[in-house]
Amino acid sequence: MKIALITGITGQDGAYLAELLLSKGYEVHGIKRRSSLFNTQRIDHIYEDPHEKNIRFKLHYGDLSDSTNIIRIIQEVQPDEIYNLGAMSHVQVSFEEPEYTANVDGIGTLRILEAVRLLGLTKKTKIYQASTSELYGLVQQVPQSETTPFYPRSPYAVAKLYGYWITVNYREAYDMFAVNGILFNHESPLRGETFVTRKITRAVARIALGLQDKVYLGNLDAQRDWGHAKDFVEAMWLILQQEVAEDFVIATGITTRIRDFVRMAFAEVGIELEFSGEGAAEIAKVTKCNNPDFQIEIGKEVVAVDPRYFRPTEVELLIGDPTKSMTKLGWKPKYDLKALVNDMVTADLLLFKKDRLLESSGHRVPNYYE
Ligand code: NDP
Ligand code: GDR
Repeated sequence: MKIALITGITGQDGAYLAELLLSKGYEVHGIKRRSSLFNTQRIDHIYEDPHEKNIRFKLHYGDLSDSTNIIRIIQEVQPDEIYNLGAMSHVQVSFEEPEYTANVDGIGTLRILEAVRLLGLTKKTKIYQASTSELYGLVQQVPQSETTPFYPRSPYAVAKLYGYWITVNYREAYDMFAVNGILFNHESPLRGETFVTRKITRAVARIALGLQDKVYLGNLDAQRDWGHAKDFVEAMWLILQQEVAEDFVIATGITTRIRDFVRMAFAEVGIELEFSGEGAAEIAKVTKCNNPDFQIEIGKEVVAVDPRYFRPTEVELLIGDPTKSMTKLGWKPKYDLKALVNDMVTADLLLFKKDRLLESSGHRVPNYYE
């Protein structure tokens, strides 16, 4: 039985990857952070009681900022594969927490690599580093491939740049199987609530159900190459199954503006929008509602721009070239953008119908506007 260790197992990708590896017969270990509240909602369905015998899913307390902890866990687990997914992953927040982000996303990667080296596991343990399309930053050329130069545009991306290069360096210096997956944006119903897609699909569900009036967004002109996280974790696994250690871009090759994602998400509940105004004055109003289940007034303003969501430096255009991963890994996404949006909106409608029920029976339902 292969043994995998996942950092960031409580996050979106960690949850889908853990599920995938369990289905492939792996013993899966994950590192979770101590939190004052339970933080395992995304993996509760695969949790196994540690008091039982022969369990294949085990969690360890830990943090990427603590090298002694990382060394101890790797020594104990003796993994065949490490997936380093743990990170402060929010680009805008990284402008507010730059040093922490550098420590966890940059030096955290070094801590994993160095632990494997110090423990003499360089021939046994393969390492996957969660690199990102944010490395490309300021547009140099599109579509972006494995050979496109990097120009990071946030403390997050700069920290990830260190993670990328230290992974390449350990591969070359110590002949380790250490590789980067340069993944473009990938989303799902498990996506963190403050990333733009999930913020939009939650708002669509809440607005349709009468729980929220409008959603405030930032730059509606940015373009992203969005895929489904379920497809993307499959690529992570494939990257580690190769004979040769190489870096791969994982993307769909199709880019879409934030504004069009908004339109598509509202269309999923039968609401049509018209956008007007420019920059910080842009808004969207309802022009049609084709769904009798949702009572929404025609002309209602449901989207507005709030400059607080503008970033000091922005990444305007991402569009990946997945040729190498499609040919060498045989990877092909199953979800297109329409199916992704449908999956997310359907899940959020279900989630917030529960809130509406609570509200109608007198319980206070919090507003989630962020
Ligand atoms: P999430 O934000 O959903 O998950 C991040 C995970 O990292 C969580 O489990 C979080 O724990 C954990 N974490 C945060 N800080 C630390 C720390 N100091 N020590 C240990 N663990 C920590 O991210 P995603 O699942 O979306 O992304 C996974 C990885 O892939 C990240 O590294 C991200 O930067 C990268 N990436 C993501 C892309 C995407 O579009 N999703 C695209 C390209 C790269 P907790 O639950 O306690 O907060
Ligand atoms: P990103 O994702 O920065 O690409 O990083 P995010 O969804 O946060 O932003 C995408 C684009 O949408 C614009 N935007 C907004 N973003 C947020 N969060 N909130 C808003 O209200 C809003 N309005 C417009 C942003 O300006 C941006 O242009 C994600 C993360 O998962 C990273 O960890 C990962 O490395 C990259 O994707 C690839």
